[in-house]
Amino acid sequence: MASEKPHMNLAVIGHIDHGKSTTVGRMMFETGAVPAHIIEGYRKEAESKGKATFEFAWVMDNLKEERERGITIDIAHKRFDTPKFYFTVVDCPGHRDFVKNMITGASQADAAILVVAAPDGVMEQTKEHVFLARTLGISQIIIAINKMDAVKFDEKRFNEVKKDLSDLIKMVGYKPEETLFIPISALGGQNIKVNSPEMSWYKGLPLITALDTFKTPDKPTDKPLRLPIQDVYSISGIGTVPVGRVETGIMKKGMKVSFMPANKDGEIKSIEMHHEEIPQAVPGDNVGFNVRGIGKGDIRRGDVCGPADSPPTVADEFTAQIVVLQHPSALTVGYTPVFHCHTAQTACTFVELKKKLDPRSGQTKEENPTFLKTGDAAIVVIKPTKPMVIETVKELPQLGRFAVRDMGSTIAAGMCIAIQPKQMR
Ligand SMILES: Nc1nc2c(ncn2[C@@H]2O[C@H](COP(=O)(O)OP(=O)(O)OP(=O)(O)O)[C@@H](O)[C@H]2O)c(=O)[nH]1
Ligand SMILES: [Mg+2]
Repeated sequence: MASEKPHMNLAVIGHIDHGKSTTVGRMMFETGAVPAHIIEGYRKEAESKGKATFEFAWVMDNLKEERERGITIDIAHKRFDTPKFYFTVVDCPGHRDFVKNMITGASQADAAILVVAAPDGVMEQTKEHVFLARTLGISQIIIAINKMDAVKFDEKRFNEVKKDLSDLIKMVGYKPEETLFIPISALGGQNIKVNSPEMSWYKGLPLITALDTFKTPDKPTDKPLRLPIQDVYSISGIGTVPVGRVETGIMKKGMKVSFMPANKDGEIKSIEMHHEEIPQAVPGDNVGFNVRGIGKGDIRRGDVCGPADSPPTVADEFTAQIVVLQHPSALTVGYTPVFHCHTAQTACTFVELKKKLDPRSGQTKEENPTFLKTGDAAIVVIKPTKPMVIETVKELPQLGRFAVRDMGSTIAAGMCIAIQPKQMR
């Protein structure tokens, strides 16, 4: 059923085990997207496998390994509706080994729910995810302080965690005074659909109602089409079906498209969203589409689809503004970590450190610094080790932000401000 409601991509982020998947499963249940008998089936199965209490998480965690280990590994998309929106929810993994999957999820989101367990409070990936959400361009966030049952629904503990979170989000540029903090129990269902008597001290909105306070994201339909490929399927009887989210522009049936940096051309034969054929896809739509003239091996995750007459930009080099989140020693010219940009993951070399900036004012602190340390902001020149698509933040912000990772942690995040393009044809 095609929906008239605006569409939102919602990422659910936060530290491992804080209850993200359970919160999503619970919201799907309370909005009727998952029927009670399915949850009951999961409850019995989880219990018999020694995984009691994971019934709601299993709505999202479908992989065998996820269920056995009781953690989320890959991102999963599910749909549910509120009175105002229909949401595609992207459940992210909290485990530190899978932050790269979280980045892919966050890069597709218009808004986020940050889940923080009340007993633990702010933890390592709480901080990392907040930083990444902000630098990947998620401007709207709601905070769910979960597992309130485990702290006896205590208002004092809620306020402590809320205070720590306010400080954290303020540091990266969210406004705590405009952010909703909601005490919930995803497992017990408190403050999810209606306010619960156990927390009568809480006078704010329950979680599902709070989601309708999000503002509809702008749809940059006047820009050229950009759709970063997330996966490519080969479906018998149909052909090659890339999937991904439209970031800018409009994809229409019959359109001639180019995939970069693969440098392959094709024609859009059909477009599907949530298993229904649609005539066109607009920004925010997560779609699968069939392309004439493209084989499964021709394109892969990280390629970007655009109009044949205005193809995505492949960078030979680019200039970026970055903030160093954490680096064990000093970051110097020659350093080659992995850049995560839209759905691409490409090793890139720092070829020049142009200037160090004051992170608050943006004023130059030092020309041509010899190294950068944790906390520094800088303008740098980056050279990808293989062709990659990136756009300037000014023209196409959705494709201009990136995270820099090395040895399992996020080193920096930033945005592209100028490109030396590579001639592709
Ligand atoms: N007491 C209590 N336990 C909860 C609540 N919500 C989740 N849990 C439990 O916390 C554990 C982890 O829940 P998940 O939903 O898998 O956590 P997650 O954040 O998705 O974990 P990752 O995806 O691996 O990062 C499970 O045992 C849940 O039953 C809650 O509201 N109260
Ligand atoms: Mg999970």
